[in-house]
Amino acid sequence: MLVNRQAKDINADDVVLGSDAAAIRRSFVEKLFFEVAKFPGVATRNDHYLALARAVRDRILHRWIRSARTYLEEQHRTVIYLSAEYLMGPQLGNNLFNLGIEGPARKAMESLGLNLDELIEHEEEPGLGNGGLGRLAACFMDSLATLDFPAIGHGIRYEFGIFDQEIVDGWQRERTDRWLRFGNPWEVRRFEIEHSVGFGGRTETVVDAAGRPRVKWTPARVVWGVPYDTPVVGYGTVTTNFLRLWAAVAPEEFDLDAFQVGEYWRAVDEKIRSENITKVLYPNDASTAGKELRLEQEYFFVSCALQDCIRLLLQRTTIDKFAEKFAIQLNDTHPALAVPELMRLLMDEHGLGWEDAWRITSHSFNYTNHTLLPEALETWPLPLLARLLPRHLEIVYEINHRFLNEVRQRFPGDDARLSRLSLVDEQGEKCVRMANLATVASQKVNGVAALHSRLLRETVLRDFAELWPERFTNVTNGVTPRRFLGQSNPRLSSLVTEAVGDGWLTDLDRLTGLERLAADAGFRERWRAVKQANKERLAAWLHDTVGVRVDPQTLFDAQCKRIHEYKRQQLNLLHVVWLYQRILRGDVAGIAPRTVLFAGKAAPAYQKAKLIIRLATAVGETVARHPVARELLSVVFVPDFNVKNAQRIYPAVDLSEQISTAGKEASGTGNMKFAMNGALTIGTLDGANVEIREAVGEENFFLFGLTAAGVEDVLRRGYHPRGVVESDRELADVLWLIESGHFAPGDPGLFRPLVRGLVEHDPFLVLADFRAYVECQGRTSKAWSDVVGWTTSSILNVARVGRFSSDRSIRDYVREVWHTRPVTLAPVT
Ligand code: F58
Repeated sequence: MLVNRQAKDINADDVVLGSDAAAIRRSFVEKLFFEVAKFPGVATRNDHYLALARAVRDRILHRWIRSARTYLEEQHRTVIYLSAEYLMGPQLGNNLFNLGIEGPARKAMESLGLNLDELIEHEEEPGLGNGGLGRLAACFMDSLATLDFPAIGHGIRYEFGIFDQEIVDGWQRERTDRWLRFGNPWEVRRFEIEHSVGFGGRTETVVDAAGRPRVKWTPARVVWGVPYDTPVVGYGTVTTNFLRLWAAVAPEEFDLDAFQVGEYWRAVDEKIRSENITKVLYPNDASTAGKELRLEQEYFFVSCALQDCIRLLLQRTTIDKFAEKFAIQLNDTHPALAVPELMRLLMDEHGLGWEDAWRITSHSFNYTNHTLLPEALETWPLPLLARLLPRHLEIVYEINHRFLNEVRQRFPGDDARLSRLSLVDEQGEKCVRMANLATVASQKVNGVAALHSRLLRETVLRDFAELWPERFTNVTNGVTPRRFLGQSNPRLSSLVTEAVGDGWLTDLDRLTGLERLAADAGFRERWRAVKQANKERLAAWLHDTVGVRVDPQTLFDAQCKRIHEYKRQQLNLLHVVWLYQRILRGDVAGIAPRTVLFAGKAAPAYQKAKLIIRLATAVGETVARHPVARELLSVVFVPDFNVKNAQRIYPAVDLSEQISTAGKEASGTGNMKFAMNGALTIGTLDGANVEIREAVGEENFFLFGLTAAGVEDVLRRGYHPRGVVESDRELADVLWLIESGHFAPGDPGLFRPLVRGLVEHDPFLVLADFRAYVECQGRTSKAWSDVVGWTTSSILNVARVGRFSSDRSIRDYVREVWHTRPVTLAPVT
C-alpha cells in the first residue's frame, strides 16, 4: 500500500493524553463508551479491563510513535530478536508499572467505584512459550526498551498457547488455552502489511533480465503472514519497541477451481491447512517435536520477519546495507532457517551473487544455544526439507559444500572431523543439524551461563570452537527486576527503596547498598516481616484457589519449573518421603516444619513427567491425612505454573530448589527470580547456580551433589544405581515405601515404573546425589532455626544478585555481539 507523503502536519504531539488520575479516568470512560461500546449497568469486568487497557495502550502508542519515527529517520542498527516463543506475562500491571502510572490509575478506578487490582487480576496472559527460553525473550524485550536500544521481536501469534494445567484426581489434565477469546486489547493488527510464504514445489534456473542465471522457486502452496504488534514500553523511558507476531492466513478464501467442480470440502481444506500453521504452540520443553507442522511454523515466521526487515530497509536505503542495519539474534535453532531464507531472498529476489549474499548473511546473524541435551538439538530429515523447502535445501547444501572445503584446507585428510562438522548428519536417517547451520552463519555463538558456554565449546560444538575460537562467547542469562521484583513484590521493593534510594530498578548493582543493613537488627526484622506478609498472601491464595491450608510460619520450600527428569523433582520427592518416614518413626529432632511447593507443567506426551506429578500429589495427600506428619510437613502441587502464578509465588518463598543434574540445566532463570526475592538456594553446581553462588557467597548458598565433571566420571566408570540403594538403608526404605503402594492404596503398582527407572537406570543420577541432598537439607533445617542467620543470608542474597538483571545480559550482548547504540528520545506529554 502506498504511503501518503502529503499528510505531513499530523503530529502526535498535538495529542496530550496526560498521566494524572483525572486524565486516565477521562480516557477510560471514553474507551468504555466508544471502543468497547458498553455503559454502566451492562459493562462486565472484562469490559472495564478492556477500557483501561486501551487507555493505557494509547499512552504507550504515543511513545511508540516517537520511537518508531526516530528509528526510521535516523536509521540506527536495530536488534532483530527471532524467537519461536515469548512468554510475555500479563500486560496491564506491567505496563502501568513501566509507565509509572499505577498510582493515578488506581485513583482513577477508585473514583469510578472500581478496583485496579481486580482488573489487573482479570487479565489472562498470552502463554506463547514453554518455559525459560520464552520468558528470557520477554525479559530481554523489557531490558532492550528500558535501556533505549532499538529492537523488534519477531515470533508466532499462536492462537492457542501453552495448555492450561488442571489437577484432577492428582493427575495433570490439559485444557486448551483460549487466550484470545475475550479479545486482546494490546495488539495492533497491521492490515497494510502481508508477506507471502511458500511451501513445496520445485526450483529451476532461469535467465533474468540482465542475462544472469537465477534460481526460481515455484512453491506448490502459498500462505500469507500478517503481523500483530504488541508494544513493549521501557521502564522510566520514552523508548517503546514492539513484538511483531505473525499469523498465517490463506491467500484465497476458497480454492476456486475445486469449488467450481463442486468439491466444496477440498476447497475449504486448503484454507484450514494454511491457517493451522499458527494454531498451536508445541508444548515440549526439552525435546524436538520433529513434526512437519513445526517445521512449517519455524520457516513461516522467519520468512515473514526477514521479508519485513527488507521492506523496512528499502524504505530508506539499499539492500547491501542489511547487515549494517540489523543485528539478528537466533533464540536457539528454532529460527535457524532464517539463514537459507535470507540467502534466498538476497539472491533469488534481490539479485545478489552468492559471495555478496553470504557476506551480508554471515554478518547479520548470531546464535544463542539453550541446551546440550541431545534430544533437544534440532535436526530435520533431508526428505522432509526437500519436499517442504526445496530451495532452502539446495542453499544449505551449497553452504555446506563451501564450508567443508574450507575445513579440508585447514585439516587435510581429517574425514572424521569433516563428518562431525558437516551440516548434514549422514549417520542413519540423513538430517540437517540446525546448530551447525546456525554456527556456520553466525558472527557470535553464545551459551547462557559460564558453565554452559564452556560445556558447549567442549562438547556439542567442540569442533567449531576449535575452528573459530573467537566466535564463541558467554552471555549469562538475567531476568527483569521490573516485573519480578518491582511489580510482583511491592513490599520488598518499598523496603529496598527506603534503604538504598531510588534508581535501583535500572541499576540493580545498587542493591549492594543493602549489605551494610544485614547487620542491623531493626532492618532484619522489617525484612522478615515483608517475607512473612508475602507468605500469608500466598497461603490465602492457595486456600482460595487450590483449597489447601498451609502454615505461613513453616519454611516455604519451592521447586517451580517444567517437570523433567533432568530437573530432578524426584530427588526432591525422595527427600520429602525420607522426612515423612523419619516423622513416622518419631525421629523428628532437627526437622524444620516445611511446606514443600511444586509447580510446573509436564509435556502432554511425557508419561514419566506426568507420573512424577501424580507422585507429588499422592505424597501430598498421604502426608495431609497423617495427624502427626501434617504438623511438620505439607506438600502442595500448585496447578498451572505460568508467569502470573509465578509472580505470586517468588516473593513468598524461603528456599529455592535448583537441583538439576550438574551439566544439564543450561542456565535456569527461576533460580535468579527466587534469589532476587530473598530466597536462599539449595542447588547443584549447574547452570547459573554456579555464578549465583559466587555472587551471594558460599556461606549463603546450600550446595550439594556431584559436579558436571563428577557426573561424567561416574557415568564413564559405569554407574550402578542398585549399588547405591544397597549401601544406603534409608534410601532403600524410601524407595520401598513408594514402590509398596503406600502413596497409592487404590493402585499399588502405580509408582513402580518410577522406582524401577531409578533403581535400574537413573540416567540423571538421582540416587547418586540422594545422600548429599538429604544431608544438605539437614543444613537448611538447621539454618532455618537461626532466624537471624537466615534473614541475614536472605538480605545478602538480594544485595548481591544485581548482576542477574537482564539489563546486564543485554549490555553484554550489545558489547560482545550486536554492537548497537542506545537512542535517547525527547519526552512525550
Ligand atoms: C531453557 N530452555 C533452558 N527450552 O532449559 C534453561 O536452562 C535456560 O535458563 C532457558 O532456556 C533460558 O536460556 C528452554 O526453555 C525450551 O523451552 C524449548 C522450546 C522448544 C522446544 C525445545 C525446548
